[in-house]
Amino acid sequence: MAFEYAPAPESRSVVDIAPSYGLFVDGEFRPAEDGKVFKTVSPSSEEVLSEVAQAGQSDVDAAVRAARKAFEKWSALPGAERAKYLFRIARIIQERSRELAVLESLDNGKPIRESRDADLPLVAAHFFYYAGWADKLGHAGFGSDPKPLGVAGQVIPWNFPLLMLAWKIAPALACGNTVVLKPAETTPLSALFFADICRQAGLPKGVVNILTGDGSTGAALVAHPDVNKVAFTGSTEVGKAIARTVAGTEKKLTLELGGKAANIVFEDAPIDQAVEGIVNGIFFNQGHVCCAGSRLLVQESVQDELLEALKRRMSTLRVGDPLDKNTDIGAINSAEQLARIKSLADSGEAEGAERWAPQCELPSTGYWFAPTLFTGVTQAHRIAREEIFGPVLSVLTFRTPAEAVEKANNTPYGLSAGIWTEKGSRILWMADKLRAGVVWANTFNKFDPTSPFGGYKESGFGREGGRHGLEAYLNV
Ligand code: TAP
Repeated sequence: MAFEYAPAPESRSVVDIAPSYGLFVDGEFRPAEDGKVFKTVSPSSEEVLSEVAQAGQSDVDAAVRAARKAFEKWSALPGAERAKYLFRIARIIQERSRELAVLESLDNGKPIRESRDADLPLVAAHFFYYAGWADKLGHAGFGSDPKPLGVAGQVIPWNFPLLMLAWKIAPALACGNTVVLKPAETTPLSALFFADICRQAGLPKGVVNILTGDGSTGAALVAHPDVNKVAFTGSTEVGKAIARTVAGTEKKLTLELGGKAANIVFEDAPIDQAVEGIVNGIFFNQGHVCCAGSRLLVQESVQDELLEALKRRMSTLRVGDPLDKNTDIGAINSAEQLARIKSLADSGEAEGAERWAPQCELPSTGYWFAPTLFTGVTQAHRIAREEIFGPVLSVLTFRTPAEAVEKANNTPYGLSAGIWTEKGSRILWMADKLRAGVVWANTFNKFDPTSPFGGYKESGFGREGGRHGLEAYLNV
């Protein structure tokens, strides 16, 4: 799908951030009932961008009440009418994409080239795609008249704030549900701008409600007795806590959790192409990607050649200002995340792996981490087992396809994997053996709204995207 964009929106001036924001409940912005607020900070400059309301239990109650009230009329609208609102939202997102891209880069730290060319086009595409489903639900394979579930409580992380919102809200509304969504504490702004877009689109009051807050807000939302559906994207640890909360209730649950994907390079792979795929796989979005190719499995016979080419390529990566359109790697999202990445990288050295990073000067303010490579990694090392969620690649080797499969599957996660080889038959054989929800062949980190996405094992359950993504929001 082709989208037209204005020139690079690298200027801070294209977005007007208010000094403070309220919660978006029943179509209005309002302060938290107890008046609590918190600051959101730009991770690249440590500048306070705005102060946002911290939703407490009574705000969660009010938002769920508004969503329940709105559900009656929204779910009764013909699908074609709901579609009109979703198409309108998608078009406004396109029209405001410069502003939203800059906002996302400021609040999250991701390079503008990514927010402009990846996040925003995908966000709009997701709304267009599910708008198209709204009047065709009876033909989706779930019976002739599938019904919505009711109020959806949705909790999302900070790595793709607006895109995760789109993944949650677009299918929910298309199916006739209403929504209360909690964005992550460190990236609340694009969800609040989205609330404004809902108003601009004339979306009926209460259909979408946005509650900014911390983990306790998320916990109160998923535990609320009048929420019918819980959708969560985030860490496996919090996902397990949510599953315990929801257990024994009627709530339908989908979980999109962590990952530790293997990116597997065979000796017959085109090396230059594979190097681009490896770099994209682990350094896209600073490695803050649940399906990041964080374990490189390379066939022994091409290890030296591949690593030399990879190091050469890594030396060209530019780390710095997210609003500079030449930047490849932006800021780490928060001081806490930076500390987590540093501590895991240090464990790699302590456990005997060899650390390498290109010469690169990091800015003195903000949160930064140079692209880093570890060789001599064994499967027992923490950097081979634990999700780092940062620009750190662990390199392991294999001799045979069977060994590659065994090592790739040797993880509690199962979200994604990549294969680089000229042999089509090997791709099919590997894809069948890999326990991963998504397997990319000769590419990595490719997303499309028509394609279902989700995990095996501790990466969660349920699928988002595509026709499968409707199932999570319908009584089938
Ligand atoms: P989490 O700490 O799990 O936070 C995710 C969201 O849950 C945030 O909005 C968070 O609020 C909220 N939350 C925290 N504690 C909660 C609780 N007890 N009950 C309900 N909600 C709670 O993850 P993160 O640090 O934002 O994101 C990083 C992790 O998410 C990584 O492990 C990554 O793999 C995973 N992730 C997975 C995917 C997919 S698609 N599988 C996509 C993106 C990220 P606060 O922000 O206020 O803490």
